Amino acid sequence: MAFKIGITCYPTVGGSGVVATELGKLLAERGHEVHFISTSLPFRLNHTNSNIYYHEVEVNQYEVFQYPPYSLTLASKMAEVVKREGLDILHVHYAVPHAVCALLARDMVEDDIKVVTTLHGTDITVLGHDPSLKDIIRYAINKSDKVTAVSQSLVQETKNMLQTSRPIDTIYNFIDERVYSDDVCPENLRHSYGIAESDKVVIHISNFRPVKRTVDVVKAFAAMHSRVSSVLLMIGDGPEKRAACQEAENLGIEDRVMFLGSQKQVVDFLNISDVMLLLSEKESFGLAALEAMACGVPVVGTDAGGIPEVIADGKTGFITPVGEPEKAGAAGAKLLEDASLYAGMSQSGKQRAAEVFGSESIVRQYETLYEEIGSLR
Ligand code: GMT
Repeated sequence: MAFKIGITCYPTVGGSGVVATELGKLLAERGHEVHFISTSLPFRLNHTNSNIYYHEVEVNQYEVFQYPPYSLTLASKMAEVVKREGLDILHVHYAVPHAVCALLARDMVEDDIKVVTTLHGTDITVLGHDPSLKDIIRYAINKSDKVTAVSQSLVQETKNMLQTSRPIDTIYNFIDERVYSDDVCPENLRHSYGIAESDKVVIHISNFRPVKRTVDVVKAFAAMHSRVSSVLLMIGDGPEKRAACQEAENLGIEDRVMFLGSQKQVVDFLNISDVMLLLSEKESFGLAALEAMACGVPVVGTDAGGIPEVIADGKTGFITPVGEPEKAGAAGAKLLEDASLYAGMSQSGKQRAAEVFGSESIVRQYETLYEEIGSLR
């Protein structure tokens, strides 16, 4: 059964935008008609498919309003697209404001268009704590026709924090295995960054928000480097970058840490890396860890949120306590020192990425959900 699906996400760099866009692309390949409704073209929407449409939400600044009316403009655009294109489903990523906008659009068109909301974490773990937003997040969840979250941990956290009545299904994130694999090893990349043959490569990828604990990443790396000569690639940008640079200087390892900023082709960097560090204090899933595992890169992560659901502790990497970078460093060094342990984890990571988080099976889970609500129409 083919559906007409409107997808709304934050289109800029970030796991939720990546997952929403990749889902839309795969749904289009499977014959569904997909309409992206967002403020700019999602950055991963880089291929042509006659089943994919894009509707831009133009947010204007008016003198009378202190803030641009993003939510109202989005709801209005959603209603317009639902009516004109005859959509069956609005699938929104993030409860606020996107689910609230979809509910408003549904009211505006007076149709029984179905609303599917996917929770990615920040909407619950950060906004859910704000007393001024708690009720509206609960409302958005309870009024959606189906709600999914990207890990069991996020399902539990949402229920505990908001006492929602609507059941929430876990549908894990996935990766496009045509992109994330160790098949393509970029020639000369190590060399062009001046990385010696004898050095191991440790990688961290994030938006450097405080929850990512990037200073801990530098500390953990220092512990690893004291045992195994290595370099650290820090990919991404954000508020904690300065503190992380400072920590590298404080520890006297600034020549070993490369801050490369945001990069489009992260798979190239993963394919020259040996270990990933993901030491967040909050992380509903940790898409970067999955991308690393798919490329055969074991991950040392923390016991925060959904990270232990992605990394199988002792099999595809190690789970260490939040805020204890010396333990993470010791785990990373152990991996780099033991070639047979390393080879086993690298292989198991690829296998787990394919078996548990393969795109075919995850996209099928979303289709099943659409079919369940489609039959209610
Ligand atoms: O982590 C962020 O700051 C970005 C945020 C986003 O909107 O992309 O990430 C959230 O969604 C990702 C995709 O589902 C998850 O992999 C991240 O774990 C989640 N971030 C947090 O929970 C902090």
